[in-house]
Amino acid sequence: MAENNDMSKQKQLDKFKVDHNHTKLTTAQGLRVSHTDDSLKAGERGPTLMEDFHFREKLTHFDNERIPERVVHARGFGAHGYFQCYEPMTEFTKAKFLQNPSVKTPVFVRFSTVVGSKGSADTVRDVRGFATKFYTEEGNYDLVANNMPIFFIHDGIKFPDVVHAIKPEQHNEIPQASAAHDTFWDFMSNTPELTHMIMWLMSDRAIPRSYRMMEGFGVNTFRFVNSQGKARFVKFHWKPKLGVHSLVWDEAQKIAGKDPDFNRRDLWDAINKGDFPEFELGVQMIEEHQEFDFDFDILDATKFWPEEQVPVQIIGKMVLNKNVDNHFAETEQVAFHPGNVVPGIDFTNDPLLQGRLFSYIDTQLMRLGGPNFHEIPINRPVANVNTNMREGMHRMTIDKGRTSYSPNSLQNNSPQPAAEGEGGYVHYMEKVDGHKIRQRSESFKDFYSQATMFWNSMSPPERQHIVDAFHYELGNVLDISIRQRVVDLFNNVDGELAKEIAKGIGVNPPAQMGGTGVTASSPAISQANTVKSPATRKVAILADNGCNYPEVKQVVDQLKQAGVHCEIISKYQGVITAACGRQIQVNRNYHTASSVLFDAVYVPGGRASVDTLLGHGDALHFVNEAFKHAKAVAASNEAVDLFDQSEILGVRLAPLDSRAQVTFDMGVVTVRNAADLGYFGEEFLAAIAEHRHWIRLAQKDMVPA
Ligand code: HDE
Repeated sequence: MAENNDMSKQKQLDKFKVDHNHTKLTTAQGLRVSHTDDSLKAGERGPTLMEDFHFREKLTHFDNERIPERVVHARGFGAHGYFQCYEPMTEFTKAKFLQNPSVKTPVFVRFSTVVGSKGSADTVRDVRGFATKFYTEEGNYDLVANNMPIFFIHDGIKFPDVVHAIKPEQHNEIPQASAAHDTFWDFMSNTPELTHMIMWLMSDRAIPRSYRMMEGFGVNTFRFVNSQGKARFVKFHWKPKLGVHSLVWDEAQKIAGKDPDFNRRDLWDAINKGDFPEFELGVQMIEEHQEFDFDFDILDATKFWPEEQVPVQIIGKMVLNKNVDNHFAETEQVAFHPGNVVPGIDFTNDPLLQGRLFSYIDTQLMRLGGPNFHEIPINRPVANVNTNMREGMHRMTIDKGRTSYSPNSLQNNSPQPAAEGEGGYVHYMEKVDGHKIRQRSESFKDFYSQATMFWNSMSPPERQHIVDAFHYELGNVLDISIRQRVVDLFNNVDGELAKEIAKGIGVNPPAQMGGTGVTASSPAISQANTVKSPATRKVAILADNGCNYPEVKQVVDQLKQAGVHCEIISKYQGVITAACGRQIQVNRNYHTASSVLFDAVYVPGGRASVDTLLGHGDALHFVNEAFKHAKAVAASNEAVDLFDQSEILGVRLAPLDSRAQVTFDMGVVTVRNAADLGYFGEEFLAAIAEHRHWIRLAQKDMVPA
């Protein structure tokens, strides 16, 4: 094969693409169609005739257009890109795509929610999938990851139970895409191994602001193997260049109604605008002889390896730079499998991983209609494929020759097995010796220590969000005994936490304060310590006729410079006329815009504009809601009057008689009597970069938005 590069996969896909622009309509047989709006009838008002092949074909295809949705991760969104390693990883793995920094390996990524159906909302509380297919010169390598580093259960055999419990209930198929119901918490309260994962699920990680602002974790423990056969345990991480950021729950629920496609639209728009999402690949490695050096079992998927104990080594970068041409053909038909590995990457005895190795191909056989789904364009490797597998549903390849078996002498015993030196995959020769036994390892049975560590690692607002999430989830559980069991279970993690949970859901606090006594924390998992940048954030500018054009222009230009996107929001779409007579294009009206769809809000001055906005409840609500959700809000000159009239209370605003003095308090940026807004813009950018201003804790809770 010619050298692999970032375009190899696109070139392959191009061969399958058809552009129907400027073409004539045909049947699937290539016959031109003269009329498609009426069926062939015996008389204008007569019965439709059986011989209408166009009618039959059109309806038959339509009738069969659906395939089964994924049993989990049904709702997803994909994009193309490339991966490049930073330096040769030869010491640790022989995987070719990790050897040469000048090679760009094409990738396809699919982000997903887990529980909801294909048509459910994006911003539900859930784990997010983050699956990457690397089209390497040695065949496809799939890193099928989630946005949380651990999982609900230890063993693949429990997966149907946990999924049955969390999916809509059996009798009435309610609720959609939510864990907030009796069967899930019933199962949970009887299955303590879930405890740690529930901490993550109740945390802000479960409502990401953007797929571009999530980490990815391979969760399971894999092996790196180098060309000398030396192996190390490895865990994979994706780190977003933009940091890890989340929505707040009230906002997430509102978005689910205002724009159920919020996360997929965000990714689609970002790539179209050239804001290509970037993620760095990191690995944690543990030497084979250190397997038992930790106070958790490194093969237990309900535990993470704290970065402070096992540092994450950053080894490369992925850039997503192309949207799909067709969602069904690419995103729906893509099939990932953690068993798709290349030489240099191997498995471990992690029982969850072993379960996964069975499940993916099994489910895909049904979903994608038989054993040839690897031939669907998005699934094809860029490496050459030579197998003895023939026939089966939807076989595309026309394999030449008489033989389809090995060994053979009629065709030079081809295709021939490749020796290790020729790139043949050889499994790591781990010595395994044990009794057949259906039993959980004792070393997996500490359910609570890392859950406490997680709780210890959270900042105060993160902790509050976790408690609020418990109140929401368990508040929706009708059976009081389940609520009580959950409180009692979480008393094992932290007594204070259990007490706080109990307070909101009408059950008894634990009789005795419990906890593990673990005092350690892992600062790396708190989102308070993440990367902060204003780049790619969205700002709503509320304005009406009579606004101050130079102010709008100066601020917009400054924000644009920092990679921020602005939209003008007004009562009516079309144009507004600024005080100086300039016309400004309105991007959205109050019906199509909402503060929850933006990262920050700016109100420019101009007496007439501000007076009009003061009469618009929608404008005030916009500002109040953004403030409640702890977002950056800014007003210049006359617009500070609007903040005065809003629910922004207990925050310092620029005083009436101040001259061009920028006031920054709790992410609220204001200035009065200023002609030059340069410094104001800088402060606003800093406030946007902060993502949320939790310091407003008491003030935001007062807002009735
Ligand atoms: Fe999956 N998982 N999973 N999973 N998973 C599927 O495969 C399964 C697990 C993950 O965008 C299914 O093709 C079992 C962990 C992602 O197409 C299915 C177990 C992690 C995706 C399946 C797990 C994942 C899937 C459903 C426990 C994070 C979406 C459709 C033993 C590391 C891939 C399909 C896409 C999809 C089984 C646990 C990630 C049923 C049995 C842990 C990102 O095969």
